Amino acid sequence: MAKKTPDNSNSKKIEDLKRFEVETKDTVMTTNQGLKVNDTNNSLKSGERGSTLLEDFLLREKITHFDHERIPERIVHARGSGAHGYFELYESIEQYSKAGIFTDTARKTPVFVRFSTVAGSKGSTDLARDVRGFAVKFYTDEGTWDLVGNNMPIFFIQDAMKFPDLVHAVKPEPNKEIPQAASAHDTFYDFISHTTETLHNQIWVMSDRAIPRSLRMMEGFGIHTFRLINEAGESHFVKFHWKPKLGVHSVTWDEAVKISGADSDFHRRDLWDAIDSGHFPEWELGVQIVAQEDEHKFDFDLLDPTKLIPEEMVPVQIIGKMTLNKNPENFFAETEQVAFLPGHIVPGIDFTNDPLLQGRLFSYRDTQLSRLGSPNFHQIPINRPIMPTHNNQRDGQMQMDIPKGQTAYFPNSLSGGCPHMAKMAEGGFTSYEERIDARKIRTRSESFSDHFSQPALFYRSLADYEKQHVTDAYIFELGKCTYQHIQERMLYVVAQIDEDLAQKVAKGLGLKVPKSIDEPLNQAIGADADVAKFQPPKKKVYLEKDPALSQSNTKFDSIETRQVAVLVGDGFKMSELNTMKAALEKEGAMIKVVAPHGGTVKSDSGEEQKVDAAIATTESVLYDAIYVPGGKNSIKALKENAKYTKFINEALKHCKAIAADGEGVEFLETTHVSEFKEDAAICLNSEPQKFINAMKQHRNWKRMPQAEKIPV
Ligand code: HDE
Repeated sequence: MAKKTPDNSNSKKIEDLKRFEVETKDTVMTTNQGLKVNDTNNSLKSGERGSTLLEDFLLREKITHFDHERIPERIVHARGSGAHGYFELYESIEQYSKAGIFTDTARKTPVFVRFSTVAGSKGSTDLARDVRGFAVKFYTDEGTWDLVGNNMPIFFIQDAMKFPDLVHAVKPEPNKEIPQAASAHDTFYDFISHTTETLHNQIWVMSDRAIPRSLRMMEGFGIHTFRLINEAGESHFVKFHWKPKLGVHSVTWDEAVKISGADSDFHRRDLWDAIDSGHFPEWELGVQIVAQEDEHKFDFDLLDPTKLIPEEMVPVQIIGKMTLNKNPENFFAETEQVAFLPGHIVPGIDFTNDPLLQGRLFSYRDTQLSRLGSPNFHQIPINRPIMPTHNNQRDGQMQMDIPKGQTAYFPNSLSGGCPHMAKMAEGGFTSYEERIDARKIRTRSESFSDHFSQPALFYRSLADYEKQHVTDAYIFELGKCTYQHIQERMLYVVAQIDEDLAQKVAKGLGLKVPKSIDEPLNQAIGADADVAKFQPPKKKVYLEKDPALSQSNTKFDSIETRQVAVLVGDGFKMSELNTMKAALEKEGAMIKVVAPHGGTVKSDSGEEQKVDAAIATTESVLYDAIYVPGGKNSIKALKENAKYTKFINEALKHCKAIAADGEGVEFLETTHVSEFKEDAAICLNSEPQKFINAMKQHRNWKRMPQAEKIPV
């Protein structure tokens, strides 16, 4: 498969960033004042063995800068990975939006994307069971638009007021700072079980969506209902969706746990390597459009961020594509310093009254002030719009611009009234004029009170193997809780979603699903509120299934960038490897030679083959599939090291495709593969195409019930 080379579609932003790049190649070391440094290894002392002198400005500059080189990590989404790319529109949607990026098909809009986990610290594992952030900064010709979404289409809570409670509950417990990057603990489930609006997002977190195979293989969602505004000033409601070209795929929990040990940078590395090798990740942008007059035609409230609009009810229209084609030059300068704000919108896009979105419009600017330290954070290169900016905001820490002139106010006559305001015809922004006739009131809309119907729809829509994963995840997560009353309360609320699921989880926990609970179900209400009014009603079935919710209905048509471990020792059959390699690489898969040692291995015909990983340095969970070519001596070497057997048994347990030729087949006979010879993804002495087809399926989940019994 031909690797792509970067085109210059995102050049507007990349060129802008280049102005700030600093090259160290062929340069002499200087201080920050440009003084050439002669010795950066020794401090200035009073004598060879004497004390260091206060005079040593070189030492002080170096150490002081070092002392201050960390900035506070993000309160949430601290762990992240970013990349540059561009967005292109397939077809104008001017009937809905006047935004340039939604009307101009000739444009390629530069983007910077940051993916993240939510709960863990900056250095935590990529494979935590968690929601993933999916934040996209569009550098448009009309200003920057940030679509700050997640990889799940709904959120835990309905009102921004509850966000600190949610985050405090999931973060490590404050007395012991345990556990890191994990929701499986008492405080989280204490909160969840008393706040039933969380259950929809929570069941998504129990599903495979929370442990993606790759950041490149997950969907993204804007979550909130936004508005699109057309030239005539008319509004349509919209939900944004990102659909990955490679389909939506996940690892198993057993793999996630092991990957966290074997390579806790697994997702970051995968994204970097894919872009670095010219396999540019792509997502299509889809919109679900709802006419203004249809606002109230659903069984749920469009302003409630714990609800999705099933694709069965409102189809997703694909309108464009995003391609990520460049890695950052510097992690800190770009990925760490990028600041996303849901409040960054452009004419043609507007907000709704979703109370979660409304709170976010405050939080993100506020948090940048402490994280990046100054209201001038928009001047950091990665955050600068590609459009020139002019206003009367002045000064502040780290001011990088030099505003000219005598005036910094409006109106003025001394600067000819400039910067003047933009007329609507010149692209000036105005907010959508929504009619409001209301009482000022601190409450929750009753239309937000259905907490069980959509988690139940999600669970019903899953394939059997996915349901099994959800069950196992609940057993794991609740099994880690130490208070029985929290476990039992959770069982009771899960039973409101699905009785059968709750019974299975209860069995795993060795508990019974309670028939009733003493306290009200939903306690996320005010002290003087009418408690009964805020209790969630029994679940409704307004749609039996939404196929789009199950990963079993995703794309299975590509093996691009899939990692195949080839297990060989000296004496392997080169002809077999070459045949398989050629077939796999043609489809874009990546071959990794795993040998008993590093360096090179010799084939049966005496050729040297570069080793990608010595078996001691790698693990089965880091690959998508395994191939074992023949060769008597090669197989003898594999048999001598028990880790190869474990390697294969683990891949088998994780339902991966495994292929072997010649003596390789004999080796597999000595592993648990011997019990799975009829399996569709076990390819013994077969054509490479069979192996490719099996890999396209991602996993052979049909194997799961039997494979679970493999003791690795
Ligand atoms: Fe965020 N969120 N969030 N969030 N969020 C932050 O902003 C917040 C919510 C999301 O890669 C913070 O710059 C509140 C929903 C992403 O830099 C902070 C509420 C969605 C990222 C913040 C929410 C998100 C953040 C922390 C409830 C999906 C990472 C650092 C009202 C639609 C962006 C920062 C990046 C980051 C607040 C809920 C997505 C504290 C108050 C819903 C992807 O401002």
